[in-house]
Amino acid sequence: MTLEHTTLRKYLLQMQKEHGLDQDLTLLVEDIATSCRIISHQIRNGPFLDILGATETSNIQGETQKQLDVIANDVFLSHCSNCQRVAALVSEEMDDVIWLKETPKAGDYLVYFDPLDGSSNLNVNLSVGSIFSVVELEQDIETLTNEVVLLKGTKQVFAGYSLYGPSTSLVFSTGKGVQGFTHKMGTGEFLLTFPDMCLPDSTEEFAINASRWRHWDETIRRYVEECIKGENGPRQKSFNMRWTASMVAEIHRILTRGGVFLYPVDAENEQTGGKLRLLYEANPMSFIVEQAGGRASTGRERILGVQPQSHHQRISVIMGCRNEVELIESYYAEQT
Ligand code: P6P
Repeated sequence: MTLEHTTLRKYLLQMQKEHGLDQDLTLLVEDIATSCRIISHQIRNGPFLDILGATETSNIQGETQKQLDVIANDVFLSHCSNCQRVAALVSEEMDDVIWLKETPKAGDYLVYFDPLDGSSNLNVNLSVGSIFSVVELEQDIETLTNEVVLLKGTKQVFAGYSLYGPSTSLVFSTGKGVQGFTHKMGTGEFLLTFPDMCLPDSTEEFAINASRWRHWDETIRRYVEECIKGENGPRQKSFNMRWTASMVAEIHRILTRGGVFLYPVDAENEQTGGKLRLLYEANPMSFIVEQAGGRASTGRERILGVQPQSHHQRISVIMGCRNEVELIESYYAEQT
């Protein structure tokens, strides 16, 4: 039996009617969804289009760009520029802020995105994703400086991701919970298949790159050791571990069945403040995790409350089930 599902358009119109979702934001979300459809198609046909390889260029992160990193970035650039209220774009793949307006006004949007997260998974046919975030300007802008886009994650009016896995998921929040849509092959529609996604308070699953053990601080080592000790250890329960090298895939799994994701600052990345980027990875994912009832922290403070200092700033990330994140925060509090 085929279940009836709400379309993305119907859901957004309902949010406009019942919660005053802005009409321009509705159009921007649909343009973002279109970008995700196009990227999904490119990925699934990648082997036939000879676009799974690397380019000769590197991004500001110092990472060699995959051809699809560049293609996905261009897709977001062209589609997010359709909305007349988008004043600027910030992308992991572009050094500078892209200004679309000479004199941005209060109410205009800033769009931050990681067009293709986890792209090292592409040529081994594992999951990758896109991450996006929208903030609304609170005042007119006189001078176009990078400082304009350094807004806290609490200012987000929309955040989401698209997961290019066995199916293509579009998961987002406008501040009224987390909604999960699935791209229906054939019609191309995004249909609401996972309404009101919620995180349990506790879990028996954690996600961390365990090969970084030698770089971790004592708090992270303590937490992971206690999980690994299982039933006979202080946690008195058995834990499982997952690591997929794609934050989008990790967070989607955590939203679906619980868990905690850790990419903490460590002895090797402490000069840059961590590995993951604040504006277009940590903030949008933190917004979603909190909207689903979870917690997102650097270990010492709420990620959404961090004042960005630069638009490619990196940060320590610990997010997921509330009880686990709070336990790790309590260990950091003991450490200081
Ligand atoms: P590692 C992908 O490059 C990413 O930014 C996240 O999506 C992912 O969680 C992490 O880095 C993977 O890092 O240490 O496994 O290469």
